[in-house]
Amino acid sequence: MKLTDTLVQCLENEGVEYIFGIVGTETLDLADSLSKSTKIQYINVRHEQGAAFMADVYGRLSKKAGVCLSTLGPGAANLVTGIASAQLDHSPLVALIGQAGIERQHNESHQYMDIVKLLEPATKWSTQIQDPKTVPAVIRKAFRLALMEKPGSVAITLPENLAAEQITNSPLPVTTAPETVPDADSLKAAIELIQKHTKPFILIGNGVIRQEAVQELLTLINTLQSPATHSFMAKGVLPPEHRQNFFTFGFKENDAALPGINEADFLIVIGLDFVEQLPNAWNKNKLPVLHIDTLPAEVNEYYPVKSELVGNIKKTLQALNQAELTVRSWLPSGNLQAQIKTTYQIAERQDEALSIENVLHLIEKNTSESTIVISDVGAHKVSIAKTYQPKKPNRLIISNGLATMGIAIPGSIGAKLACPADPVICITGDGGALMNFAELETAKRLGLSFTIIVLDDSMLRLEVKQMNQKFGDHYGVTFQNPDFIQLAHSFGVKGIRPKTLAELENILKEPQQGMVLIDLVSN
Ligand SMILES: Cc1ncc(C[n+]2csc(CCOP(=O)(O)OP(=O)(O)O)c2C)c(N)n1
Ligand SMILES: [Mg+2]
Repeated sequence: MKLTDTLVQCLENEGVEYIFGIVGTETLDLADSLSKSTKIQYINVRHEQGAAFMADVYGRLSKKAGVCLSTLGPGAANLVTGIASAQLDHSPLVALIGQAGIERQHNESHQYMDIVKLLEPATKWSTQIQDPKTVPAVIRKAFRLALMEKPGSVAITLPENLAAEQITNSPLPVTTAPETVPDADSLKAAIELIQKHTKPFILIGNGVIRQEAVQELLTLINTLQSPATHSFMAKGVLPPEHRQNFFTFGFKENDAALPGINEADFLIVIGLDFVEQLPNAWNKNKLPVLHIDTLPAEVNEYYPVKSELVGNIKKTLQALNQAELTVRSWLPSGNLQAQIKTTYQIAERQDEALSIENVLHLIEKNTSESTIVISDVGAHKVSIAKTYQPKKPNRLIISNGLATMGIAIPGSIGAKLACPADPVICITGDGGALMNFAELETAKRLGLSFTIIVLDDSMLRLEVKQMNQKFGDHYGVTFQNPDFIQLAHSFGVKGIRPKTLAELENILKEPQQGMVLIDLVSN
């Protein structure tokens, strides 16, 4: 059988449903093999970066690895940002990349650059197929690695001269990596540590969502009755009305939860990825830490680990919940919870302005538990991280590792394909929107339905704010926008420019049918 036919069999064997990509001369055999697959839908996108973002968000929501495809050189280079985004946010992703034939890789050679090296810092594993017989093993290893804790990106390059080689190998059986649990001694030490302290603060990260440990986390918090705060990417783990919910942390000096953390005598840190925010920002007092995660703690001066529970987070918390833990109830001074609600504008809206905070309240009010909101990166992401309260975990997708602009529109396509029944709302700045706006055509062609809210402020607002703060003025951060309504229309997408919150509310109340772009003009 032709190598690429076997490769596609291996992808089917891994349960791949979609591949997002753009083909080139070096991937023609792969495209030919994909055309014969009845299980995999190949989706031709408009920019490889979009393909990788689609795979990233699909991976986060489906628990399967998202797959993207490109050709050598320029195609691979265009994939890099999305591959890095998945790697830093621990989303499972496998990239399949064409490459120049091995016979010309030693030369200065058309469109050739060393993709394995290019992608090494952006992946868990970057490899080139050298021997056709290894295809089943390489694909199996790629998916196993991408999905294993902590999940991330894997890149496989396939030299053109090998693509049509005949091989007889078959896909390898799919096995998942075993889930480990902490040993009895570690558990005993952790319990003693908890009992020794009177004022723990619980810090929660995305690992709790990834490992489906939210119920177990709630049981632990309800037992200890200690205050808890979560990272941007762990939003939705606690109901907003929960007594111990001190909302989102990770805003550095603007962190409203920080005074509370500073009053604690001990931190219980669960499934938190440092990539979101280093402990230097939230543990200035170097409080002792109980580290609960799938991997051992990183070394950091501001993360003085006294005990580590390493293993599957759900099972670890189940084991902790079986111990005789006693109440560790305390509250930070100054009615901090109410203060955070005011600072982050979590409470009801104050006025009728079309501000991002008021828009977020409307979304919260008018959407279901299953609605997925995808944020792009900019000033609006900070507002979303502060204000927006998703009703369930994994219903707010934020790029917070690489924090890359341009993820939201293609990411919404990945979300819609992973969760076809769930409404999807994409919130993007005008800067980020135009980076990958072409994927509107992909969404339209696929017949998807989701809403895109563009914050049309003709500026890179986050940078404007930061420059004004630092220098009293700004430079090189404003632009002129196209007419987003006409632009949407040209893609066959409905565009609306609401003037009031009431108008916006009416749009949000409508069931999603087809693509809608909402242009929110401000200055
Ligand atoms: C790909 C990429 N380029 C640059 C940045 C740096 N950056 C972060 S936020 C931002 C401004 C985003 O502007 P816009 O999309 O209009 O959103 P706004 O801040 O106006 O809400 C920039 C340039 C980034 N995070 N990602
Ligand atoms: Mg903007």
